[in-house]
Amino acid sequence: MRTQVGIVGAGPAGLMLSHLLARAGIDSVIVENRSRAYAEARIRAGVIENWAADLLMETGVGARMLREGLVHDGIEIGLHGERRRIDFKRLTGRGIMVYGQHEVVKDLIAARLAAGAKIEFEVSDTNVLDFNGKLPKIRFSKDGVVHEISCDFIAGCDGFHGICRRSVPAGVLTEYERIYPFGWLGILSESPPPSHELIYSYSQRGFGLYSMRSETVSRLYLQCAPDEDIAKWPDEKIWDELKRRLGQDGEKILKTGRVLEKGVTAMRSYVAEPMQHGRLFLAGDAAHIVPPTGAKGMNLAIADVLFFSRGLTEFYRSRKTTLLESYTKMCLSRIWKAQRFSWWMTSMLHLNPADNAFDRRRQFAELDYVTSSEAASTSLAENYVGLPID
Ligand code: RFL
Ligand code: PHB
Repeated sequence: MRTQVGIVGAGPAGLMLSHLLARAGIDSVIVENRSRAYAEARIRAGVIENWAADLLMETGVGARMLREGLVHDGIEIGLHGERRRIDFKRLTGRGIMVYGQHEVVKDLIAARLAAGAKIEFEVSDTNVLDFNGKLPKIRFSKDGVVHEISCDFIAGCDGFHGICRRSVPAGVLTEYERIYPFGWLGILSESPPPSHELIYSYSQRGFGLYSMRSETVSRLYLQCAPDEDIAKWPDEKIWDELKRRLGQDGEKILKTGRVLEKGVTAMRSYVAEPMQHGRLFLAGDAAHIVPPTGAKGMNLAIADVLFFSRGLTEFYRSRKTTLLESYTKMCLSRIWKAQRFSWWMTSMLHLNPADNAFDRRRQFAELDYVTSSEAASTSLAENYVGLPID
């Protein structure tokens, strides 16, 4: 098989890249080790930054998002039960789109397949080869047969646990990392959200996040240990804890419902630099991870592939490599700002077991400041809705 850009991974990064390239007349093939059904049902991110929602719209894959997504003009921050609103619209003129990542994935898969694109699902033993030369290859097995794609470039969009980053020779990448001493226990439930906007709640019992997928489906998270045993959390215990972390009126405003899914996610901040080696380019979670508190992961993945698609477009139009050479620099400037914001939101809102009473008072003062100062809340708002992209 021969294509211009071989893409490993059909998450938001790989699918959006293939979509953007097709619009520029560039051919790509995606290989994905999961099934289509699995990729379309994987519950993850829920918040799309303003510019990213615009990009989905402008490139023709945003119609369902526009119909079914929820536009939010702010969030609420809970401080020991008292809730204070940060009005994004007033502070920045912009809002956010609440629409599940798996819905974005569904829309992109449908659009790619309708346009005749090739996505190889359920592959195994993926390998990336010869990316130091001019004809890189992706080798994989499907139904017991070994296949090879030769291409001009490889896009490593295979997430944090993928093979692309690990295929870069030792010594090339510098890794920056922070592991947090807590994780999130998340549920998806058939119940209305407690408020029409997201609530990020700081409480003495630990952090709670009250998000949603629609007016009737909630996505709720509790701070827990990074290796929390989900078996120790029957549904009643989760609901009880979610209510308590919401504060006095938690009992009243948090409606319970059938739990559709539950899981535990550990939290880390991670960046690998550079994001390119020869003709292998890393994008999205393959190159960096943020803790979910800032809702930045999927947005960064989309930003990376937008920059990469511009570099490839320039290359195929003029054979110039100026933008491809500046790929890492372009991406990292945005990534490190998102890293800072995600780390800051995480540190401000979670109870760190290593903290003492001084730290708790300091955290409370910071939340009080952020929710009462125009300057501080504008800074939070501008980062949350997404820094401008050029
Ligand atoms: P993905 O989505 O992990 O996709 C990688 C794809 O590659 C496939 N793959 C392979 N394919 C072939 N061969 C191999 N060897 C392969 N190895 C892996 C995988 O099956 C998969 O299909 O990475 P991508 O595209 O970079 O997208 C990144 C986002 O998924 C991620 O950053 C976000 O989900 C993070 N995140 C959030 N991001 C936001 O922007 N807003 C949010 O509100 C938000 N909330 C979250 C989140 C992540 C969470 N979890 C579960 C980690 C909330 C949570 C709880
Ligand atoms: C979600 O709806 O899944 C979600 C929302 C905001 C976050 C993280 C996750 O910060």
